[in-house]
Amino acid sequence: MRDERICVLGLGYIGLPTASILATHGFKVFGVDKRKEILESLRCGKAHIKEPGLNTIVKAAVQSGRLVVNEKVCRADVFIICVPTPHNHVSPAGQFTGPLSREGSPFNRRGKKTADLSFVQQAAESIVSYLRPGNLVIIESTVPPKTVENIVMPILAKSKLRIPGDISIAHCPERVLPGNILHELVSNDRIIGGIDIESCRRAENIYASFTRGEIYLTDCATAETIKLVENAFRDVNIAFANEIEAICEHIGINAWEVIRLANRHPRVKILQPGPGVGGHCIAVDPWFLAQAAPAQARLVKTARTINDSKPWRVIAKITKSLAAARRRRVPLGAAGKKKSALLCLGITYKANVDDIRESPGLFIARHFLKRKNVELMIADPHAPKSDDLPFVDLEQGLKKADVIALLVNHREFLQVNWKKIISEKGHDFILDFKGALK
Ligand code: SAJ
Repeated sequence: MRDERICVLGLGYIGLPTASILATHGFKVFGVDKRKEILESLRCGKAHIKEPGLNTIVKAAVQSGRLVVNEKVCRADVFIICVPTPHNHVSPAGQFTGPLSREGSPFNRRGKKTADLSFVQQAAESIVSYLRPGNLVIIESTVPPKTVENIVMPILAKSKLRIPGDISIAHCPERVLPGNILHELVSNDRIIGGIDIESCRRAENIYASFTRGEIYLTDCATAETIKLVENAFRDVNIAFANEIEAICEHIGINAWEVIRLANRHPRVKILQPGPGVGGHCIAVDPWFLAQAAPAQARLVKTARTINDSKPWRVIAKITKSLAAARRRRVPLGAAGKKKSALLCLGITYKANVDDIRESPGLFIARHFLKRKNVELMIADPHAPKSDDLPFVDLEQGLKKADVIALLVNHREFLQVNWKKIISEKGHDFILDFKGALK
């Protein structure tokens, strides 16, 4: 058992694995979340998130009595803030539900995307009255540069304690990949940015208890920027892949073949095109860099624009195929059947996860839900089921569909005998936006 008591605020994709791993490494951990329903299931040792290995570690942490979850913050030696930082898109209509633009992005002209720091602010406010000299506060949430200095420190200063001095503060951005969180939590290198060297060292001690990767110490603004740069790097590279796909389509060749063979060059490593970029990280974080340096972040904004507009290209292609399918059916004597049946395969933001945040697949499916001449069907063994979406069984959907759009390469979809289906129904029947069907 270790001496330090740790309070983790936010038991989501990052907070829950972090709290559980700290508890199984001997800390007394208090997990805090406002959502009563998830606390109930956690108390029974059951994770509310699907992630390989997570249930086992949550169960072990709860059953050992070292992870206790509650709605309220309590006194602790260390506070770790793991709450979400979504973007705050102010559209002309005042709402944002997915990629907006058809041709390029109107974000810069008509709207803007900035970080919604309200959860971070609320979390910081909630610990003020519990702070005592010697406490360490760690921010894991992804935030725009200088958030710790300009937003978090002034809130914590309300405690009337000296900062730095009485309280240590560090930013330790999470870097784990959904689908592989528990492995990466332990094996990835970690960046720790402190407001002073004491803060760095104290945070390092906490993470060194379970991290096998290297730990690098720096200042807060640098750590905040590093996290955003990592995700912008990936976004820019996916935008490049998506642009290659558009170029190849224009030329009339297969983009995935071009990329696969180009990647045989020792210094070329192109990522994969897809229906767009989703998730709560890569589709969001680059905007925080653009927010920090709007005139300088030109490539970052262009990449976001390319990736955000990709679902519209997908929608245009599906629409064309549906129209062709309808035309094909008329001479066959099925003119009475007005609707064409579209099967969307996958609505999560990527393969083999249950997360639908910022998902391009969901955005595309919802678009066709509104079309009167389309009968939409969705097959997704991983997505959370909801009554407003027409989920079908995979087999049933495959039989009924006039057009299939492969939007996410879940392992279950790759096991389908596509060769047989294509030989029966023809190549035009399936639109593969993931390059998964060789
Ligand atoms: N995607 C493509 N083509 C690719 C790779 C991904 O279209 O070649 C799409 C995916 O389908 C998905 C999106 O991009 O819609 C993002 O997926 P991802 O697997 O690249 O990344 P995330 O969002 O699941 O996790 C990222 C990771 N960041 C980096 O790899 C730099 C992870 O390490 C971060 O911890 C996480 O963001 C985060 O929380 O910031």
